[in-house]
Amino acid sequence: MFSRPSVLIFDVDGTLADTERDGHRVAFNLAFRDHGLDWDWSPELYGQLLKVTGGKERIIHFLNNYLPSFQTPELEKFVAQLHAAKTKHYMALLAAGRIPLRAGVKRLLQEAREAGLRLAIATTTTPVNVTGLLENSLAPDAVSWFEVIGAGDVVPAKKPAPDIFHYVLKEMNVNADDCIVFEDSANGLLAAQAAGLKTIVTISDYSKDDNFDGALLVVDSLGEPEAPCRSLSGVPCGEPYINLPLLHRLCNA
Ligand code: XBP
Ligand code: MG
Repeated sequence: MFSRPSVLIFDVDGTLADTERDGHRVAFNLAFRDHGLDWDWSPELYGQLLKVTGGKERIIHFLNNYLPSFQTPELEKFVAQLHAAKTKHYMALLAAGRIPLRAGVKRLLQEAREAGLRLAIATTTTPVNVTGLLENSLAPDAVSWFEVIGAGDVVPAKKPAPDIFHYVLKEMNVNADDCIVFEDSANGLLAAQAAGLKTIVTISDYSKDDNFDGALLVVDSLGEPEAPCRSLSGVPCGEPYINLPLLHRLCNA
């Protein structure tokens, strides 16, 4: 059996689950309403705002580009409070089971665990959002499946900066060559590539038109035996769905 990859690193939003349109976006709008703001992020507008990673950074980007006349004393504190309210609403959506995992995610994670591969997460989202998704949508003990969960403000710069991937590699004490990353967006791919990491992209509804040049493989999902994945990058999968033999071949090609 090949030794590589020995580590699988997963992005969260758009990769483990389609969390954005019916999750984060809804939570942002509920928080705006709670604060008496008439802001309404439509699915279309949110798709534009998603180019900025990080919820707090996204709110500031929205103000600077769509509401430049908006004034409030202590803007940073205001944004932090608004974002904390949004996170509470998002956690409630997770607890209500409203955000299921994408196809193939649970299957591949279980295959990897059974084969003794190490697992990690590298995400821009807030840490509680990760534990909330894992516990509510994967398994009650799923947080323990991941040796390192690199999330949110644990690093100074968010994707497309490579910081979060450097953090995970350092905490895992592993070389990039021993890993494969799973991402859904151009920002995520750029961040992983900048950290020297091979990346498989599973496109999401918001990222389907992104530029994925340099990805090892671009597919519509990780696939399941009864729902094969479709290669979108011209490189044939060679397998009906993303599985360990394929990852070994890709990593040792
Ligand atoms: C996606 C993001 C996050 C989420 C919102 O993260 O950019 O900011 O959209 O979560 P990734 P927060 O694809 O890297 O998982 O509001 O907690 O930032
Ligand atoms: Mg993502």
